[in-house]
Amino acid sequence: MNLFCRMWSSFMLPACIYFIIITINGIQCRISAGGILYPKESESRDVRTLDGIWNFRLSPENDHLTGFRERWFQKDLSQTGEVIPMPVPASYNDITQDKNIRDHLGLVWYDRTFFVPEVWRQNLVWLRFGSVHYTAQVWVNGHLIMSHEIGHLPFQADITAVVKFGAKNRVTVAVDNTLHQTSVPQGYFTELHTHNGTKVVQTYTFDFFNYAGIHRPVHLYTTPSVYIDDISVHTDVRGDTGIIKYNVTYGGRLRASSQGPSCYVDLLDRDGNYIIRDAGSGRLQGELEVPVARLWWPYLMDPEPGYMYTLQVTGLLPIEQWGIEDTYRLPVGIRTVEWSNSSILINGRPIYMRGFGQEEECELRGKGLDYTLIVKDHNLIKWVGANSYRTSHYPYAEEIMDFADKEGIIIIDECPSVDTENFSPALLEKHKDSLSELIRRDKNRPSVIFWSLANEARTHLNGADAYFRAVSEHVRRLDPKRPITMALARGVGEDRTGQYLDMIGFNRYNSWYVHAGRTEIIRNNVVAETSAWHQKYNKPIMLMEYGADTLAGLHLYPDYVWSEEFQVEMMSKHFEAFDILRQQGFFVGEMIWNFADFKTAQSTTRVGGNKKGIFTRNRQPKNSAHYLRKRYWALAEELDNVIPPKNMDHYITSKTHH
Ligand code: GCB
Repeated sequence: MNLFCRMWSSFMLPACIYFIIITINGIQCRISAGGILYPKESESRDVRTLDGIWNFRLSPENDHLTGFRERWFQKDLSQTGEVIPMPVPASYNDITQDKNIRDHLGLVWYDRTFFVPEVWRQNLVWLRFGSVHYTAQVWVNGHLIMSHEIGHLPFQADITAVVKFGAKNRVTVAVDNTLHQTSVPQGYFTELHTHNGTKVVQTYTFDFFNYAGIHRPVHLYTTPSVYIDDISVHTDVRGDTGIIKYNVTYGGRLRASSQGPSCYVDLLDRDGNYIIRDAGSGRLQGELEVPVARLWWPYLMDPEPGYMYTLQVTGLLPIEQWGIEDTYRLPVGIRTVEWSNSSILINGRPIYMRGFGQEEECELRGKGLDYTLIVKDHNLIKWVGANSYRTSHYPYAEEIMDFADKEGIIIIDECPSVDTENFSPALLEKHKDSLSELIRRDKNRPSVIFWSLANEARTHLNGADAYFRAVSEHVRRLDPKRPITMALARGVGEDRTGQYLDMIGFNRYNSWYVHAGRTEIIRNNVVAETSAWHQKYNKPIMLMEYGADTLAGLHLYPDYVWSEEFQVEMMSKHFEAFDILRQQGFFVGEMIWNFADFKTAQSTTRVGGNKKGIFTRNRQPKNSAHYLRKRYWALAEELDNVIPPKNMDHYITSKTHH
């Protein structure tokens, strides 16, 4: 599919949201390019979900543009041919018994109908998608209202002009999962010669299944016609006073003569008590001082981690003009982040990250949001005594991030760039866009301590230097207050990009991809390489990935690759190395690959997917999970002064059990 998008932005009024007008296949549409606040109910806003069972059909494999030519978006999808039921949110790949759906390349179509209540007439009506992978075009009642490229990130549009009251509305979505050299992440194509002729299939180098579909919740929501478009906060601490700097922007059509909107802000504590009232005397920017502030702390660094206040922003719109108010409540954690060439500090205390690389996926639903999974995963993270994870290799759902904020989990927030190569200006722009959208979405989250620019980019190649300098400058412009990192994988000597980072993360599979089975190399290699990274760049260093595929239930002793015994032995040798490195003062974290087993593209090196999880894909512990739990709690005891749970060891004799 060729989307030829011409973009320009037009500012409606200073301090107002701006819109991007895009022309797709000759049709103009307007999408919001302002804030992307999560839809929340309030006195002035209503929210409805469009999640549920949608109609679904594939484009014919040999003619992807049929749906556009035949204008499928102008009628019910069921009138265009056979449709099947498809859950939203979910990836469509594993829902049916049909291999053609699992492995489909190109366009698929979804639609559903909905009604809106009469009382919404006074408002703007918005349609918001939490994430659609990879490219989406959305029509409401046959009008193209938005398009978005890059999965894992939300997008929305004001659909007031096309929504019908007192009649059925229809939303149609065309989703294209095709990845190419200038998509983020990149993908490639291979031609297969089959008995039915030549077939083009997608290939990719990243190691997770290219799940596609409407992955996250779809919301309809309302705002007043002039509304709070975005809120940005930055926090600081002076003595025992917490500082919250806020900046509010408006969207909507204000009359030029207007004296402009204003707002007041209240701050509420975790229990809903007012701490500060009517601050800021109407200004859209201001600074709140919170006496004896409760700080946001990571899990196990404080008896009450993840403490969040609520910033209640009420927009006041000039009474002679509209006489309306808009209220939005934003959770805020007060904390500081600082970094040096050897450490990362939260609230002035150095942190040591003990955590995971993760994947956002599970059986059946693929990358579809699943509240059960979110709660289970965070229970497991806390059970193990971990304090951090990396959203490898793309932004995770806002609902997951909300949980990390509240539980006090340190997040390395990664954009969807994986194995980046073939550097080009077009790719660079896309890569920067993915980070702009990520930062726009997650900038207020206390759990987000780092921005990760990419995973395992080919940082030894010509062009990598200029490319990542540009990417890192872009991120620093957008957010100078958080450190930047990246998961590097090339050798220390050949890397050209570490200079642009504040913390070096590297991925290395000693005794797996490097000398399989040879656990005796681990300690030396890990210590030597980590020290070399520090020597080259003089930055804090962490091991972002190490691990071994492990088939749950396979036992081989002495330890042998793929067995549970091997995974534990491999970890044990890494732990020895980490403890040597911890003495050297610049080693700031260890993250095992992976939290749980996950699905990948088909390959001879993957048995039903990647099996490096310490939990199985349905979240049952391998032996390694119990072992990791002992280490992470021992680290918590040593570094955070907490008492580990009592149920770590089983009874043996009265002498060993206390
Ligand atoms: C890596 C990648 C990760 C893979 C892992 C592996 O370096 O970052 O996406 O899954 O190795 O298991 O090969």
